[in-house]
Amino acid sequence: MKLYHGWLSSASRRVRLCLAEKGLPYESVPIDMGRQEHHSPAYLAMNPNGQVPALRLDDGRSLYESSTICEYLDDICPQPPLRPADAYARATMRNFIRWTDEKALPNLLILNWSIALQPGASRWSDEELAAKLARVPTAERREAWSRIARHPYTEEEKRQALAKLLALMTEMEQLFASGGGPWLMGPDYSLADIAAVPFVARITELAPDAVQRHARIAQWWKRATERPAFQQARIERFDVALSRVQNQERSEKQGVDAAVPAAQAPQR
Ligand SMILES: N[C@@H](CCC(=O)N[C@@H](CS)C(=O)NCC(=O)O)C(=O)O
Repeated sequence: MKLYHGWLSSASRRVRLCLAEKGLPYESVPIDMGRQEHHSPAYLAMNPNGQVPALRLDDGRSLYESSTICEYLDDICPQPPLRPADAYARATMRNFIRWTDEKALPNLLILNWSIALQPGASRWSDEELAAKLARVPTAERREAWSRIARHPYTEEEKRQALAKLLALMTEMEQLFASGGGPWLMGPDYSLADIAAVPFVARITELAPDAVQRHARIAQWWKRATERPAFQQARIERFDVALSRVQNQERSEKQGVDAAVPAAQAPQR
């Protein structure tokens, strides 16, 4: 299997966590979003939404949507199981994951893109921006790219995004109350925990006090980070991952530019 992913992407981090929990080997293909690798025709053939991650199976077929990919991995590799056996608990788990997709991710995107993508996007000329937007397949993400390139999110918008992201704590508390913990669906670690880890990782960086105010979540976080899969999935601090990725992209670009005669060097 090949995983097309981003080191800083929450959705990608979920799939890396799931693969690590299962002990499944895979080839890692990091995507450079600043260079729109995820909007290329070849990538869109794997994920028509033009988002990371995408999983290419050994037979050439591919899958997208992190929660769908994780369920698929749990189907093809049932041990250790990452979904509750009980049908009602499974449905509850799916609703929680859907909540994170619909309510948490769009708000984290505002905060993360403002840091990781805005500096590069704001330097694009109007012509470059128009050409780039034309390749973005969804109206929602065209709007997001256009915002960071030309109308950066305001401090007030970022404050509101963080407040909405922190509502995750309430959702998690409700699951602890109904399932009894220590994991979100009760006694066993599940795809619900995997879905939450990347968001809580970011919350511990953006608003560390928020986690400390929720003793159960703080304990859950400690346990989640102690799992071997957490290290294997490489859930680094956002700033650490960002500078590592940027250094790598810079040296790759220098390598490309050095290998190509100046007149043909790509204009980036
Ligand atoms: N619901 C999707 C969300 C995927 C998603 O939004 N990925 C982000 C990174 S976390 C992305 O590709 N951003 C780049 C873009 O939209 O251009 C999933 O869970 O796979």
